[in-house]
Amino acid sequence: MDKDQRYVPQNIEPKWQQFWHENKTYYAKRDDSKPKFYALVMFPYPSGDLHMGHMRNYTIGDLTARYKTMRGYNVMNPMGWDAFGLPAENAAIKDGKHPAIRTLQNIVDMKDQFAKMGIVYDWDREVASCLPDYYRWTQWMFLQMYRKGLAYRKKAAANWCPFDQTVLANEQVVNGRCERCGTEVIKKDLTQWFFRITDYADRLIDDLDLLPEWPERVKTMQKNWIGRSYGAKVDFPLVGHEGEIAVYTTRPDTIYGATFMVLAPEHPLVEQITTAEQKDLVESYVVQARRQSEIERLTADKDKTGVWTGAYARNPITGKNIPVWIADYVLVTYGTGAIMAVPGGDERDYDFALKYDLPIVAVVEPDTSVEPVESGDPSVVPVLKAGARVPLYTGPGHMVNSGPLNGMPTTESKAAMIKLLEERGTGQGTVNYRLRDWLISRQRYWGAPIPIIYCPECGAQPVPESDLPVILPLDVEFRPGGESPLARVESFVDVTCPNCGGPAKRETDTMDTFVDSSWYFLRFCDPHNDLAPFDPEKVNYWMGVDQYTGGVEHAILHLMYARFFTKMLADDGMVNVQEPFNRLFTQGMITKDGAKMSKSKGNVVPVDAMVDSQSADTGRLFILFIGPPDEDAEWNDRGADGMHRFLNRVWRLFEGEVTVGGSGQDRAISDYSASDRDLLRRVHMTIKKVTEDIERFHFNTAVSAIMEMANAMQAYRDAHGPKTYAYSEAATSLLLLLAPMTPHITAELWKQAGGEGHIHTQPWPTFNAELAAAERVEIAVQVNGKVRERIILDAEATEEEAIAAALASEKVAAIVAGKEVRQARYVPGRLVSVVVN
Ligand code: ANZ
Ligand code: ZN
Repeated sequence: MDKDQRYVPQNIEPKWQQFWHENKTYYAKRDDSKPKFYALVMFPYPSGDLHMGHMRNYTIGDLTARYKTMRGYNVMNPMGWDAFGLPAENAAIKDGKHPAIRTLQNIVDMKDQFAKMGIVYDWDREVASCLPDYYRWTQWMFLQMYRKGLAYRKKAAANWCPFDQTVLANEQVVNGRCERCGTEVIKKDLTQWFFRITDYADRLIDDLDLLPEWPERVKTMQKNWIGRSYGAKVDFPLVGHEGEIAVYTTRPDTIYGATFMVLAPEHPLVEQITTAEQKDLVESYVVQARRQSEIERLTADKDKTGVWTGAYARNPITGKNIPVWIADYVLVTYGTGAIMAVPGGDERDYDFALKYDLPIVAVVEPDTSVEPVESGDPSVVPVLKAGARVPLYTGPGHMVNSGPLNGMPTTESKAAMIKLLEERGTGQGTVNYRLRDWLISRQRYWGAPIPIIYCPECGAQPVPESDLPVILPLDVEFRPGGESPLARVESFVDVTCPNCGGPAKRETDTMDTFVDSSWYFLRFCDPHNDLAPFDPEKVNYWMGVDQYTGGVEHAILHLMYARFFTKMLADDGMVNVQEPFNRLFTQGMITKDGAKMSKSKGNVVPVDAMVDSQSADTGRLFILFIGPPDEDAEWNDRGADGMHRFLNRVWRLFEGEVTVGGSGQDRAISDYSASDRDLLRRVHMTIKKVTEDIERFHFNTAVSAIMEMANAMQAYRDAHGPKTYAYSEAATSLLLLLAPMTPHITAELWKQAGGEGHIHTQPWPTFNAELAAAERVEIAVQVNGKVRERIILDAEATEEEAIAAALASEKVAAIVAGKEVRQARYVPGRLVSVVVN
């Protein structure tokens, strides 16, 4: 076959893209003769523009799919669109272009850009969450939640973004601001739909243990988010009022040190117990506290503020009356919204007591007596802050000033106090979670309508399954107004009650888009099913996802919600896995000029620019080479130039009579010359390293190893030319190793060099330990000038290794025993000489 003289990617890349497209090379079918492999990259929001920063996870995903195919797996590698959501709607408000039109256009553009980068998917499985054949089943999922009592409605103070005019989940509030637009979030009381994810809190924590191939960091983030803690609920009777204040504490054992109580400013008891004298102060404090965000209120070093209500409660263990305060560091949404304050053992309580001159009692002492220091870590040493007579100590030790607990180690005191409280009927041991139920209502247009109908006679009624989908009307004025734009569409709102047939109204809120993305990986297994969201048999063949790749920004929300859905469906026997994603990889960001690549900052390298100026393969290889893929990395054009030069060198390695595809398996090692063996040793070492590196996702070191191998090939070629068996084997391996990384150039060279079939359907090269083994040589060992032994060593052994091996041999060890080794030398490849006295 004639070979092209020069590497001209613009001639070869479109051709191979066409080939993969027409041959459906990566379209998956069930095949029981092979193990299955489900490769998945988080499906994107169709924003329209793809740049090289985005390409990191798609390149990794594409490499994974191509590599696993070569490894003999039956691979499914689907793609779709997380297509509902605010950006399209906000853009529509600005320029009037309908979100549906914008979204579908963006999808077309992005598919085009994937193709241009040689990123291949099984497009027969494509889904878009904004289309009725998908959101019909999202609505079906809602009905399952409803049927199981996991979807419910309640009035709640919601996070409200005044700019986006919508409710946000806690997870979407970052530092008190809207995650999307950065506007400060306020609280607003609304009736909203929730999913009872808290019912699954324990399983969501405990089943993290089923995920050894998830990054520890992500598992820790999920654990902290769910925030399970063990403690007690304790009742403090009110003095002069009916009832009691319930507190949640993780340290009931410190109750002897509880010298005051603090309620959240929003706590329902505040109004009831505040005395007339304190009323004005309390009311104005409540108003200012409500204005602050949760994050601001929790900031540890924030100056503590609060007001006394004028009321007292009785410490149920000491019997003493203690004052009840309100303060913004206590949150109404956590525990019971009230605490027993133990200033000797809790830093916030300590600072508060110092500021308002409340009594402090030490209840825990370290086991070995240590002097308090002025500042330091109170969990290690007692700290005596300015103005205090009693130190703060939060560490382990034994109980003091605590009646029957005195002297007891803190490892036992918690259980002992819970027992005492339970015996007296004034408290009980309990588990508490930070996790709240998932607020899914959005007062916005571009989402899946919640399938509920409100009937004045029958109340809230689920839309019958047979009436799904509840179609999102297209002819809508989407200007926001605090209620869903759907509320203004009469033809949508007015319906008949599915129960009594009377006039009724539809729910007009839409679902949080995280609902859409909580089950898409299941739909990919059976994307065209119009009788059910999926056939469990198909799902059970492909699930769980063997490799899930995406951004660490989804470490909490998306992954937790998807795990929750999977468990809910597993409970119904719809899926047979408890966890959706067996192995997770979260890639780092690509920055340029020190900032995350983004269109608004003007620091992007667009896909088109990359492909047109150099090549898709160059861009892919540089993205893989740029650094450890789990870390952030800075793009630089010179690095990309270097990769482009490398691909040119690879091209030139195939000049002249180079053939590929023959395997050297029928040849004996003795058929090769010494320099052949040097080359093949390097090749097989590289096969081993690249295989291991790809399995571990260390792509950058895999690329370096391939580059070194190419250098060795060049040196061999300069000396011996390309027409030997050894060179042909090296050339074959080089293309196969590069095939998942730079698919176009390798497919082309494979064909030009007479390779059989298509490179991406060839088996992955196998490592030959015999060829990889270093040359072995026989070495004489002299002791005091006399040859005593012969040992076999690696030809590349160092002096240290050679001497150690010589001294360890049985004969030499016997001679040397009890004597002092005065000198030892190694003459490489020949001799170890030892001098003893
Ligand atoms: C007494 C005590 C003594 C506490 C002590 C701690 C140390 P985690 O571990 O995060 O669950 N707390 C309870 N409800 C609160 C609320 N709504 N707002 C602010 N703080 C609240 O934290 C539980 C601890 O946080 C509880 O245990 C309580 O203070 C405080 F030496 O009670 B502790
Ligand atoms: Zn009715």
